[in-house]
Formats: sequence, C-alpha cells, structure tokens
Amino acid sequence: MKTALVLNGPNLNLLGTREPAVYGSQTLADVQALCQQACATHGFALDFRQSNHEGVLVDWLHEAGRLNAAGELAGVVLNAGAYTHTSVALHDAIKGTGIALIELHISNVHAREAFRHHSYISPAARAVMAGFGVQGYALAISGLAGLAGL
Ligand code: CA2
Repeated sequence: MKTALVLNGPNLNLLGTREPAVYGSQTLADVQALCQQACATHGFALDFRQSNHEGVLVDWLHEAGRLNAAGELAGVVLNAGAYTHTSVALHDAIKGTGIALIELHISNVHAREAFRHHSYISPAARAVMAGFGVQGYALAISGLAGLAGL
C-alpha cells in the first residue's frame, strides 16, 4: 500500500481556534480524520504531519523523496502556510525529487492580500488547489489517486 503524505506548515495547528471566517471551524484533527477517510477510499496509507519549523518541513520533503524513489509514495499534499510566500528552501526541496506534490490552500489566496498571491511552491508543484476550505484536503487526495492513473 502506498502512502499519501499530508504536510502542514506554520500555524495550521491553530485551525478551528481563530479566524473561522477565513479557515472554517474544523480543527487539524478533524482535517486528519477527513484525510483518513479519503485515503481509505483510495487504498492509501495516511501519514499526516504539522510543523511550525521550515527546516523540519524540508527534512520531511527529503524523506518523501526517498519514499518516492523506493516506490512507496502515492504523493504529497502540502499546505506550507505562510512559507508558501517566502520559502526558496521548500521550493528547492521539492524541485527535482519527482514527487507528485499538490500545493494546497484552504482559502483562496488570490482573493486575499497581494503578499499571498505569489507562491515559491507552485513552480515546483504538480498541481495547485486553493479555496475549497478543508474539504480541499480530501479532494487533493483524490487528485493524487487521479494523477497516479495518468
Ligand atoms: O489558506 C491557506 O491554507 C494558507 O496556506 C494558510 C496560511 C496562510 O499564511 C496562507 O497564505 C494561506 C495560514 C495558516 C494559519 O492558519 C491559521 C488557522 C487558524 C487560525 C490561525 C491561523
């Protein structure tokens, strides 16, 4: 069974506790349960993580690259949070790994402040999703299953 790795960046541990008008009222534990259900549907094992630290996310992307090389990775869903808009390190970590990586945002970043319109992740990602709320995570896992069939 291949693994779908879902990585969450800074402040996403606060999901459901603040800014419900932007991010909804579901917690990160609720999102994990959503992802678990989507993975069961598609026959993936779920590995779900969150970190507030850029270097930890880089290490996890390297780990994903090794898993991918071993043929054990279905793909990565990455919500890099604010690092999306700042991190060349995350861009470099993804680039050249061959990982099927979906960049995901809960909110429609393009309808928000101008500083959220640029992403360092997008040029290295296979696909980009924004604005579906937390349901986007389940849709992204279905997307990984779809990409695997291409
Ligand atoms: O829409 C998204 O998923 C974002 O990646 C979320 C990031 C933001 O910096 C990006 O521009 C768009 C912020 C994550 C912070 O999440 C919180 C959730 C609830 C309360 C406070 C922060």
